[in-house]
Parts: sequence; structure tokens; C-alpha cells
Amino acid sequence: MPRRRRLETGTDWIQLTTTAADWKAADPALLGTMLAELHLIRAFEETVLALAAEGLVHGPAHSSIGQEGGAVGSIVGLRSTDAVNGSHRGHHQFLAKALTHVSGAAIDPRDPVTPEIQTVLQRTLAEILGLAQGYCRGRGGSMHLQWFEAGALGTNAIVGGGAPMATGNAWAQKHAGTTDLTVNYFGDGASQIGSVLES
Ligand SMILES: Cc1ncc(C[n+]2csc(CCOP(=O)(O)OP(=O)(O)O)c2C)c(N)n1
Repeated sequence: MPRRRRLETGTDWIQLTTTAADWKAADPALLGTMLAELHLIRAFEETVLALAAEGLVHGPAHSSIGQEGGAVGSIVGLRSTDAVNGSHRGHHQFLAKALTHVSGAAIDPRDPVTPEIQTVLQRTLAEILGLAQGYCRGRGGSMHLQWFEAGALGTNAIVGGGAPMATGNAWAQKHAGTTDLTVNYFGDGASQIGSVLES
């Protein structure tokens, strides 16, 4: 019989939840922008899945359905000079950054698809479909979505591969004397990879 010993991680975990006071203090315009971004990203991802089912997506396309909130909530407050990068599952973060960039974080949820937003959606979908209108001229595809101007450093097909690049970008931002920041997204699988822990 093996011996069993309960382990305590000692990790200082906390849970954040909103309160009624938070909702009262929230800016309705900001909430409208966030709602619009959430719906645009969800509709985009449903479109990608529908096109994939028809065999029109050449290569993998990892859906972010259900994770839109984390992307929008963490990105809507960033400036264009702040940067994000992500993993193989990064359509939502790329779109949140690009949509926030072109809209200045002000989207009317009753009429969200302005010409600038239409262009973002079209160029992102084109990239995933391998078409020339894409941000990387269709050569990157679903897992390599990059638009420097918007602060989207590029998603990454290597599990844990984004963390060192985000760290390097943050180092460069710091040494350039800016207050810009870099946010890196990764899955729980990547949290066990050396590059993430070392970064
Ligand atoms: C270094 C490396 N090892 C293995 C893979 C194959 N691979 C692609 S996605 C994936 C699972 C990633 O899990 P997680 O980081 O939790 O992200 P999730 O897909 O759950 O969002 C693996 C092992 C890879 N792309 N890169």
C-alpha cells in the first residue's frame, strides 16, 4: 500500500468577485464597449468554426469560444503602445487588442460594425484563411496573428513560446523609459514549460 500525505502548496490564492458597488461605479459606455467586443469575438469564432466545417480553413484554428471575457476584460483598458501576445489559442486576444486599438475603446453596442471594425474583422479572418488581405498577408494563419501597430506582438504555435517574447518586449519597454506594459496569455499546460517559468 502506498503512503499518502496531504500536501499544502502554501500559494497565496485569492478570488476576485464583483460587488453591487462595482456595478454601480462602472461606466455604462465602457460596459457597452466590452459587450460589443464580446459579441463581435463570439460571432467571429462561430464563423471560423462554420468555415472550418466546410473545409475552408487550411490548417488548425483553435477556438476561443467561452474565453472572450478574459481577453476583453484584460485588454480594453490597455493603450495601443501596451502589448499583448498569446498562444495557439489567441483569436480573442488579438481581436480584443485590434478592436480596442481602432475604436479607442469606444464602441456603440447598438451599431458596433464601423468601417474600421469591419476592416479588422475582415483582415483577421483573411489571415486565418490564408488570404492576402490578412495582417501577415495570409502567411501566418490562425496561430500567428500579429499587428504591431495595435500592440499585438503575435500569437505563437509553440506552447509556452510567447512568454520569453513578452518578457523581452517588457524589458525593451522598460529600458526605453516608457510606462508601457506587456501582457502574455498562456494555458495551464504551458505553465509547466520551462520557458514560462524561466521568463
Ligand atoms: C512545445 C510544444 N509542445 C507540444 C505542442 C503541441 N500542443 C499544441 S496545443 C497543446 C496543449 C496546450 O495546452 P494549454 O497550454 O493548456 O492550452 P489550451 O489548448 O488548453 O488552451 C500541445 C501539447 C506544441 N505546440 N508546442
